Amino acid sequence: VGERRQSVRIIGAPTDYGQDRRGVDMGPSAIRYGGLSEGLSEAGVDDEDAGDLLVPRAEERDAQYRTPSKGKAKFLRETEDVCSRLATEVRESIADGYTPLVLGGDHSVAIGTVSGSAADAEIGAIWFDAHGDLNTPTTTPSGNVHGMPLAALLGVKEWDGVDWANAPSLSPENVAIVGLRSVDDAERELLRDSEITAFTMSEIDDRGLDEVVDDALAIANNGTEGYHVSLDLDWLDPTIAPGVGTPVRGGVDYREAHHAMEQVAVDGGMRSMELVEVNPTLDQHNETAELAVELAASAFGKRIL
Ligand code: HAR
Ligand code: MN
Ligand code: MN
Ligand code: MN
Repeated sequence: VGERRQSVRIIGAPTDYGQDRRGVDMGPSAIRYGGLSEGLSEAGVDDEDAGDLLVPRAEERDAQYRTPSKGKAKFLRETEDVCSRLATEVRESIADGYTPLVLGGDHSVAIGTVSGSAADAEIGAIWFDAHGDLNTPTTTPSGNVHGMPLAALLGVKEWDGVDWANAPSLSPENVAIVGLRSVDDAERELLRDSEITAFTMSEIDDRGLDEVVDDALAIANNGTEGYHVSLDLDWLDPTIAPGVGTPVRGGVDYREAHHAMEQVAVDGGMRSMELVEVNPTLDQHNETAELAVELAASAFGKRIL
């Protein structure tokens, strides 16, 4: 094995429509400056950079979409526009033989990444995140679409005619959330009623991350043709990843995170990956972006020996 080198196509999705703290649109630049290309070559994969999608600034958009309103998804049309273009890029990358690596942007970009990755195959997903991301336009306490991508991808019918409401991209029995520690009340009900498997930090404390990630891989692989890895940097403890908009204490540590990504690499079934929620304006010396690079390198197979 290992004769054919894996090729990765980097796609930047510099949006901050999905949350309130500006600056996450600079994530793709920060991750590139953090040494992404070098990191991937250390992992033994070839990389090609497709550049960034063109994303109009929030201020250029109609004020009606900007107004925070409880129970409404903010910037829904803008998010739909970015995600449908992103889905096309991701789908084409896979058809061209690449593994797409999407750089966010806030987590709303996952709606595009996963739609594209699931366009021509049944896939699972592993969601490394502090949050459930299962709110709907009805249950959201914030209006922020970055708290809703899983609901969108599972075909929850509260999306007011947007594209992704038509066809669900994921089956809940093939979705695992790893590292959960911040859930809204209504979201908790949705999680309990769904067939998604959520591994909380408390379960990780109990069983160890290694065993939990093995379970998550089994869930994502079961009856699918591979899976998407969505890495929200707020999965990590804020002491090692301060540059995120919604930090939550009690996340996974550096070694745990690397080991989890190494498990993904050993498994070999990853079809697409994204690195989201890196906000350079909140970071310290770009360390969160650099950590994102390191973790991507591990997920793509970087080894010490
Ligand atoms: N659950 C909260 C909401 O819906 C906060 C979501 C924060 N989400 C992310 N992505 N950072 O995981 O507003
Ligand atoms: Mn998230
Ligand atoms: Mn999160
Ligand atoms: Mn192990």
